[in-house]
Amino acid sequence: MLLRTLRGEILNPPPLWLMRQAGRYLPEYMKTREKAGNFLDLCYNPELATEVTLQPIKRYGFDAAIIFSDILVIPDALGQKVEFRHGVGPVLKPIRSEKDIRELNHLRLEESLNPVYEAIAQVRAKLSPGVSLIGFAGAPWTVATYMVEGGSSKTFNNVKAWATADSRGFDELIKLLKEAITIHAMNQVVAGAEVIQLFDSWAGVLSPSEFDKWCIKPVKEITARIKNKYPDIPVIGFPKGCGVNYKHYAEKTGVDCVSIDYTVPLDWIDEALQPGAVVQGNLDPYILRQGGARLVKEVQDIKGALDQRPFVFNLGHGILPDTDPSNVEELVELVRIG
Ligand code: 1CP
Repeated sequence: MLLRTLRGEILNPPPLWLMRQAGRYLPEYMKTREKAGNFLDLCYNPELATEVTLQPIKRYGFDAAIIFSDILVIPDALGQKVEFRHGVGPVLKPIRSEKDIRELNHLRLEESLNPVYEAIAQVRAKLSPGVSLIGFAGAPWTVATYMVEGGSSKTFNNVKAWATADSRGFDELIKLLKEAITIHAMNQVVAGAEVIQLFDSWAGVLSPSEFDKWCIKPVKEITARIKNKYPDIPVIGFPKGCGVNYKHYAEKTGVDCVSIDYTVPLDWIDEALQPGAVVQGNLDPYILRQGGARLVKEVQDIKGALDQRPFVFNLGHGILPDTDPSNVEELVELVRIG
């Protein structure tokens, strides 16, 4: 289903999966998570990563599984220290100079990420043939924000300052990431991923010229390299929060599908984006958490506006951890039955 839509077919009902469909809102995830110890141990344990990837498929029958991993396995595999602290989130030893960049390398990249590929192979073997398996990576800009800020940020002061004051030096980091992300994406395809999604969660903090330089250009190069080797593998791009720049992104990057965040109006998606691109999105995860009449109306509105052209139903960002699993069940019924 998902693959047919990504190749341009119109399906009714549209294929459905949700960003962060495996995660803390599911009691069965919390159980497995406890067994694993810390979060990165879960990402690097092929048996447990397989288990949590399949949990939402078993419960809801989504049309696609997304491999359970994280965008921050890339800095970890490049040799930057990454930790996930309870109640804090990711904490990294910040990279602030070209000297810091030189301490990172690709030497252990594939070896470190091998558990992800093993999990992909195991998941593919267990999924029924109609359910697609999505591999993913963070896009260079978004991964760089965590590497330079040393974790999540509200201001992005350090990374923005570096990118503008010394764009040549910062570009060295982006180059390193482009290479690592391309290798990681292709290895996921070899292991059994049938689609690649590139998450650019912080694309929305870039001004238009920076957006072109740090979001569109690197994503275009990564997509071209994947497609050069694997022409049949669709690439989905998610440049969250980029507003009208979604149109440039869809036109210039070469991705097969753009994933739209929940701030973008449906009539604009319909008029400006859908004639030129397959789109995925864009239910507000807060509305999913809220449930009730508002959820019913929003799902109807999204389907009414977008399902006459190739369209993948998804959220406009990841499921919130305190979402009631029964709201997700209701969403599945609303999308599939109406
Ligand atoms: O406590 C826990 O169990 C950890 C919570 C968690 C989970 C379930 C994190 C920590 N990552 C994940 C899994 C994850 N991350 C997936 C799995 C597959 C699925 O979707 O089911 C995916 C695709 C991601 C991608 C990811 N990680 C993104 C891009 C998408 C997005 O949400 O914008 C980002 C930005 C991250 C970084 C990250 N991972 C985890 C945290 C707390 C953060 C920081 C988020 C922030 O800065 O707000």
